[in-house]
Amino acid sequence: MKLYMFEHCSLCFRVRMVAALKGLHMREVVVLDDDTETMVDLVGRRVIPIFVKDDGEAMLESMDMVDHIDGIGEPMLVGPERAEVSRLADAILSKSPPLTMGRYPLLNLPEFATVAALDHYVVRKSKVYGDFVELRAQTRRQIAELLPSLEALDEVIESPKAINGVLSKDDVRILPLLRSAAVVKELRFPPKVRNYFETMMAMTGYDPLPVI
Ligand SMILES: N[C@@H](CCC(=O)N[C@@H](CS)C(=O)NCC(=O)O)C(=O)O
Repeated sequence: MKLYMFEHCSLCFRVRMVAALKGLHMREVVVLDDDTETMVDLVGRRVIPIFVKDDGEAMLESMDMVDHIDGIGEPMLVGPERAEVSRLADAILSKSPPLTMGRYPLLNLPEFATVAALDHYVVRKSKVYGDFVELRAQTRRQIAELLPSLEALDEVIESPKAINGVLSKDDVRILPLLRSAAVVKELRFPPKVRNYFETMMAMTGYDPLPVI
């Protein structure tokens, strides 16, 4: 199994966390942000994550990758799923990018290991989110807009080891989004969210992303 990924990519972390929690070895290949050629050679277009199965078949949907990995041996994601958690994941996802996109290029991540790759990212994301310095200058407002969703999440966490008490796809929806949001130094997670985030990250064995 091989995953073509960016370190900052939350969809990639869905796949990585499930392989890690299941104790399965998956080769991780970090693609430079400007290396569109590698993606096109693999699947005909620019997209991340790309998962390549042992038989060479490529998969393009992160939740399909999660299902595939969870289906190896005894399934692990057997807990209930809640529509409320899914809604909160959508809410967090809608408020986080202005906080995270302008910070990723400051974290020395491997997908930005060359200046060309770094600038490729900054140019393409600035077209969507605007100037990164101006974006980061709005941090206080952006945090105020995100916090209500994190406070609502705090209310629904049943266990620090599984959002619904038993590991489920809701954990796959939520943990990668918290990993991304946690790059924001000024952002304080509510207590149960913080405990859940730290406990789950320790379970995966991955360090959180750097903070700035
Ligand atoms: N439905 C796909 C979506 C994949 C996706 O949208 N990936 C984005 C975010 S990493 C992407 O490839 N963007 C192009 C880029 O980063 O250049 C999944 O869940 O895996």
